[in-house]
Order: sequence, then structure tokens, then C-alpha cells
Amino acid sequence: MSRLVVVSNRVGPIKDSGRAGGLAVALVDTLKAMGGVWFGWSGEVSDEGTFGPLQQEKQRNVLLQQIDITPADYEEFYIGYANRTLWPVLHYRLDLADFDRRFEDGYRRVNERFAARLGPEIREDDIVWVHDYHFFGLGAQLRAMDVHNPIAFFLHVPFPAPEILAALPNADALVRRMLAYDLVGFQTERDASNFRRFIIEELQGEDLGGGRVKAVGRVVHARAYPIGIDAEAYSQAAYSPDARRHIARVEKLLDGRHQIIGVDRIDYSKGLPERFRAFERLLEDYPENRGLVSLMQVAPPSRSELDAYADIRRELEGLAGHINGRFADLDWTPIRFLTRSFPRRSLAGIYRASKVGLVTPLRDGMNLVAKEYIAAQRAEDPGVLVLSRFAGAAERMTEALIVNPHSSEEVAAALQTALTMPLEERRERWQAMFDRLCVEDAKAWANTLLKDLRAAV
Ligand code: ADQ
Repeated sequence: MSRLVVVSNRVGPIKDSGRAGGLAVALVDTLKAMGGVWFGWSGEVSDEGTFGPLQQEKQRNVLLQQIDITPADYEEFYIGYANRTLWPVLHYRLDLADFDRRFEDGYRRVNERFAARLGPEIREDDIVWVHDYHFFGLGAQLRAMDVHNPIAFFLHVPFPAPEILAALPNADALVRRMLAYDLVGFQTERDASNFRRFIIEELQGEDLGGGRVKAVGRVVHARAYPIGIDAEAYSQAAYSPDARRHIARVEKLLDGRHQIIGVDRIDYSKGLPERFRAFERLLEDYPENRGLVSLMQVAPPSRSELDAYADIRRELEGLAGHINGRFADLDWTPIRFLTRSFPRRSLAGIYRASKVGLVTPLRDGMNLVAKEYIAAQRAEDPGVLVLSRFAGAAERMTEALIVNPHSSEEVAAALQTALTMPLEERRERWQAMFDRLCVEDAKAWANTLLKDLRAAV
């Protein structure tokens, strides 16, 4: 049987640590089923960098292989091109993007070096699966080393419209390198179609139908594979002792009031200041909620070495202070802003104790929090999901209250609808979404993509 070789920037834990993010959970099951290798950056910076030793650890039938990068790689590849150039461009934020030739060179160098270290590890009948925007060019580098195995790529974040991506210097070359993959997977139909449009409009490619495009003598399959969660396991996690403890803590705190929950890494793509303003708008436009409804925002800092991220945190602290100062009462705090993370099971309990899940990114590849919130609800008395139309999740979670996150008025109105929605309607909407989550789960995501990859080659 062929092994699966997964490449991603960070290599996740194989054992359920309770802290693993969505990506790790989805991949671990597939890796354990097929056996294989998970290759990536160790998270460490050293002078030897990618020339240093390959750090290996076998966990069950999965071999974890990691390498360091140098301080220059960290600055140019990780902080630079990945986080300051690609992340904003892919999230439609050209205003925040830094275009620096050094970053681009560093990115190409690290992709080349990762391929050089990975190539010799690949066996003849392995299947290779590369993840995310850190490694757009890895497939092309492997091909240049005569690796002829099937190679798939999956992009976890949005693929923007060609009109946006064309602003990235050398976007043509970047997308051309993606043609080295046999299959390129995206979160949504929109992302896949943006990619195909880029190939056709910017690279003079040809649409072969059925998601296939041809350019520079290569045919690539470009389709949507919306990432899922293990909905049944998540739903069970919401009944674990840890979850129950957190439900009890939240219920005690709320004392019969209602809670709206937001959970996101602090990131400008997540629309957090807009969300706080929409909550303020709820209290202005629907004053009956004053004293009765709170917003809990759980947001662990991420990428804090970047100015744009530190700025948002400060802005959020200011907004929360302003809104609390304006509306708080002796026994009621409108916004609780927690900059920490929680183990998965505790989070499941916090979701379940919250009447409304508020997921309003300005752009998001998928957004797993939307799925987790639904999976964690009680079938008898589920909460309501308010979801941004700009999250990939909105393409399939059509029973959520879909909103434009830029309009505080619209989000406030949806919150009011959610808070007053009759039980029967809540149940109907929830059931439809939960059933779909159980079918389109993490396993189905990986299996479908890998099946299509085999068929494509
Ligand atoms: P992210 O941008 O990180 O992922 P998301 O999909 O919401 O966004 O996943 C975040 C994960 O981290 C969730 O599983 C969530 O439970 C967890 N998490 C967030 N805050 C937490 C906290 N305070 N404590 C504990 N856990 C927390 C990228 C893309 C997304 C895409 C995913 C997967 O940006 O669009 O959905 O990859 O493909």
C-alpha cells in the first residue's frame, strides 16, 4: 500500500493533545489510516537551518520529520513573504501587503531547500500532499528533482479573484509553479474558479471542463474540497467532563442571561473590531438586550511579532473598554475579551453554553469555528449561528443567518433575530447543518481529495 507524505509548515501532534487545531485533527486520522510521513518546519531557528539534521520521531505508523530554518529564512520566508505578503494578498488586503524582493527570494529559497531535504525521503509509490500558502512552489521544485509521484496541493486560505492576485509581483510565476501539482484543492467553488480564471486570463490557459485546466503544457485538476471537522467526535466532546465543567462555569457567570460567543486567533481577517461595533449596535438598536446579553470573545494572540497584529489587539482592548464603560452595570459586563486559548473540550463546553455563535470574518478560507459551534450544540435546544458571507463555510452552511460583516446594522439585526428565534426554527436550521457536517467531515475531505488525485494520475 502506498504511504502518504504530508508537507505543511508546522507538523501537528499525532496524539490528541486536546489542543490540536482543525488541520491537525483532519490529517492525523488519514495519516494513521494510510501510514506515512509528516514533513515540515520544526518551529526552531538555527544557524544551520535547512542544512541541519533531519529531526525524526516515529509516532505509531507515522514518521514525523522536521527541519530548522535560519534567522534569515524566518525573516524573509515566514515573517516576510508568508505573513506580510501572501497572507494579506490572499485575504484581499492589498493595503496591508508588503512587496519586498528579498521576501520573495527567501520564499523561493526555502521552498527549494525543503524540496531538497524531502525529495530523498520519498519512495516510489508514495503519494505526496502539500499544504497551504507557505509551499506554493514546493511541487515544482520536487518535479525539478525528478519526483514523478502523484502530488496534490491544498490551499487552506482563500484564493483571491485574479484582479486582486495580479497585484502581487510575479503572481504569474507563482501560479505557473502550481501547475506542477496533479491536483490543486481549494476550500470553496469560488476559490477554485478564481484559480481557473487566473490560469485562463493571465496565463492564456484552456478550460478543459470538469475542473481541469491546461496551461504551459500541463493539465491540472482544480476543484473545491471544503475541509470538515470530525463532527460526531466534537459533538461527543461537548458532553465530556471537561466540557460540563466549563458549561457550569459559564452558566454560573451568566446567571440566566444569554451569551454570544466569538472564538478566533487575533487576526485582521477575522473582522474583530467590526464584530465589537456590531455588538455595540445591538445594544443601541435593541436596548431590551442591555443587562441581558453579553459577548464573550476568546482570541489568543497570533503572529504578535507583526505590527498589524499588535495594532488590532490594542484596538480591541480600546473598543471593549469603551463599550463596557458605556453600557456596563453593577452586575453585567457587556464584553468579556479573553486573550488566551482553551483545550478543545473546554471550548466545546463554552460553545454549548452560548446561545449565539458569532463568526464574522472579513475573509476566511473556511472557518472551523463555525462548524465546531454547530457540532457542540444540544439537539433539543440548539443555539443559532450568525455567519459572514465571506467565510468559506457560508457556501455549505446555508441555514446559518448569513451576514455582511462590514454592516454593523445588518449584523446587529441578525443577532436580534438569533436571540429571539423560536425553538422549532432553531432546531430545523441546526439539524440540517449538523447532518451535513457529519457527512462532509474531515475524513470525507481527505478521502475525496486523495481519491481524485489517484484518478487524476
Ligand atoms: P485559522 O485561520 O486558524 O485556520 P479556523 O478555521 O477558525 O481558522 O481554525 C481555528 C482553530 O483553532 C479552530 O479549530 C479553533 O477551535 C481553534 N481555536 C481558535 N481560537 C482558540 C482558542 N482561543 N482556544 C483554543 N482553540 C482555539 C486556517 C484558515 C481557515 C481554515 C483552516 C483549516 O485561515 O480559513 O478553516 O485553516 O483549513
